[in-house]
Parts: sequence; structure tokens; C-alpha cells
Amino acid sequence: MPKFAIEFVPTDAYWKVVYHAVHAEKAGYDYVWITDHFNNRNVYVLLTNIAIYTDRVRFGPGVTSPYLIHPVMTAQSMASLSEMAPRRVVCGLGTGDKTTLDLLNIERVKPLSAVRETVQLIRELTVGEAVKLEGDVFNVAGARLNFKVADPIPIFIGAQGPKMLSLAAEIGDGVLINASHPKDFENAMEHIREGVEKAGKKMEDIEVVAATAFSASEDPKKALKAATPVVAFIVAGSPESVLQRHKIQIESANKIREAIGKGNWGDVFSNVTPEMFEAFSICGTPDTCIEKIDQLSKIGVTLFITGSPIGPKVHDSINLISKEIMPHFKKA
Ligand code: F42
Repeated sequence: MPKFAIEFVPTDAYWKVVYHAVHAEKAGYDYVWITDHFNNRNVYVLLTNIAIYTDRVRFGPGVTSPYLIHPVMTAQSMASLSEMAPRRVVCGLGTGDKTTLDLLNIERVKPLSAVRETVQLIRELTVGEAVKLEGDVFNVAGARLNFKVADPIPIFIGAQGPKMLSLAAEIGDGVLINASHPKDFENAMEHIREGVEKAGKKMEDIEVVAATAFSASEDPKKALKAATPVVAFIVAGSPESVLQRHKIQIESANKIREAIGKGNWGDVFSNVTPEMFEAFSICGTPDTCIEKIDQLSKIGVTLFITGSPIGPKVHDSINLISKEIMPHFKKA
């Protein structure tokens, strides 16, 4: 029976996102994730407010990049949040979207080493240890926080490539996979199992998290319309191997990429095909969504993120998910 999370991309004013986060807690969600991109609202401003205005839901950055924010600062921020909301914070890490990091000319050098070293720094610093690290990416001569958390903070790692999926399962408490289709999870599970075995863990020791593009509405046309921009950007950012897995023509993806480059949004949206919705989103009526979530949980997904756009109207879709979709899984 999967747990439910909701993910907000803070493109709206912080108070709107916090309002939806409080509503999501009341609606029965188990987690709230806030994405972290330098050009949106600051993730820790959001998370601090969520710590203040909620009292049960677990929450965290999903995901923050060590190339943008040094791991010791993430350790400091997460430990400070944990002091505000003991046993409720979860740290989501990832290498960072290439598209956004390219704007800053930040290259993701040795991404596997960077993530491994970041996890080590955060785990050791937040429990009050003095840390020395001469890594491939990070060098820390001797750092220690002047405070520590009562309980270790779980670390979930965003991963899509095979090696990162395996590493995330090996060293993380959860693997966050940006995908919505069973084919992508069948592919991911092979690498996740490999990482779990390497660490001598069992599959039930980690959360397998589906970070989906999600849009629920009683009116399937409205659900599709809301999901169109998100699917267009996923297609544009998808590697060839993923497009091929879903039999999506590279030419169709390139048409969307070119239209995005020109800012020709009419062309962007008109080039999104039904196969693209099928491959890169879960959208439609509650029954359609239930069927797809069911498929993913049968493959091994244990935590299901209803990601952007969530639906045509966020508030109404949170209510719809809470009343029509979650109960199907809570009673199972
Ligand atoms: N990115 C953001 O910037 N902000 C977000 O809020 C965010 C949310 C999010 C949620 C879920 C999720 O799955 C991803 C999310 N992302 C977000 C994207 C994430 O940050 C990454 O961009 C995304 O996961 C894609 O990266 P990846 O996991 O596939 O890793 C990349 C870097 C990759 O190339 N991985 C390869 C692989 O096989 O896994 C590694 C290739 C490689 O470089 N290997 C070298 C080697 O020699 O093997 C490395 C050697 C070394 O030492 O590192």
C-alpha cells in the first residue's frame, strides 16, 4: 500500500505554496516535497514555514544539489529544520537539473562521487560528528556543527541514470525516480536491487519513490490540458534512450525543443502527443489514476508523489485525490 507525497515547485508566492502544504496535510498526505531550483523561491524559506504551520506531515527539499549548495550548508539547514520539527524532516538530494545548472555554467563533475560524499558529510555532521573529508569533489579539513539532531535525518536521492539509481539504493534511505510509467520503473528496479544488495540491505529498508507528473480531474480533458506544459518539458529534457523506450520519435521531441527555444508555446503544446502523456504523466479521472498507481505499486513503488501540476486547480485536485484516490489504497 503506497504512502502519498505531494510535490510543489515554488513558482508561486511562498504563502500560496504553504497554504497548499497545510491543506495537503489535512487531506491525509504523508510527505510534502519542495523542489529546489535557484530561479524559484528559496526552498528553506518554504520548509521553515511548513515546519511552523504543520504538525504531522513529513517534509523536505526534493531535491537539493550539492553543486549549488555546499553539503555542510545542507547539513546545517536540515539539522536546524529538524530542531523545529523533530523526526519529520527528510533530505532529498540530487545532482541538480542540468538545464538549470547550465545557466550558471556549473558542470556536474563526478556526480556519483559528489552524491556519495554529500551523503557522508550530511549524515556525520547532523549527528554532531567532527568531519574530515578529502574526496574527489569535496574537501573538508575539519568541520563540526555546534548542535546536533536527536534522530538521524533520512536521506532520499533523486536518480535516473543506472549508476545513480544503484548508488541511491546503496547509500540512501529512499530513491526518488522522476518517472510516471511502469516501463521506467521496471528498468529502475533492476539497478535499485543491485544497490540494495551491494549494501547488504533488504528492499524493505528503502523507499522507492515515484516522482510523477500528475493531473487528476473528474474532467479528463481538463486534466490533460493542465499536464501539457509539464509533459512538454519532460519530453524536451528526456535522453534519447528514454524516448526510445517509449517509442517516441526523436523528431517529435526535437520539434518541442525548437519551439521551446523560440518561446513558441502554441507549437510546444500542439506537438505533445497522446503517447507522450501516456509515457510521462499520470493524468485523468480518479479511476485512471488509481489504475496507474496500482501498476506502479505492484512493481515496487512504496511512496507515490503527486507532482506538478497536480491538477487543473491544485486545491480541488488535492480534495479529489484525498477523497477518491487515497482511500482506494488505504483500505487495501
Ligand atoms: N533537480 C533539481 O535541480 N531540482 C529538483 O528539485 C529536482 C527534483 C527531482 C526529483 C526527483 C528526481 O528523480 C530528480 C530530480 N531532479 C531535480 C533531477 C536530479 O537532480 C538529476 O538531475 C537527475 O536525477 C538526473 O541525474 P542522474 O540521477 O541520472 O545522474 C546524472 C548526473 C548521470 O549522468 N548519472 C549517470 C548514471 O549512470 O547514473 C552517471 C554517469 C557518470 O557521470 N558516471 C561517471 C563514471 O565514470 O561512472 C561518474 C564517476 C564519478 O566519480 O562520479
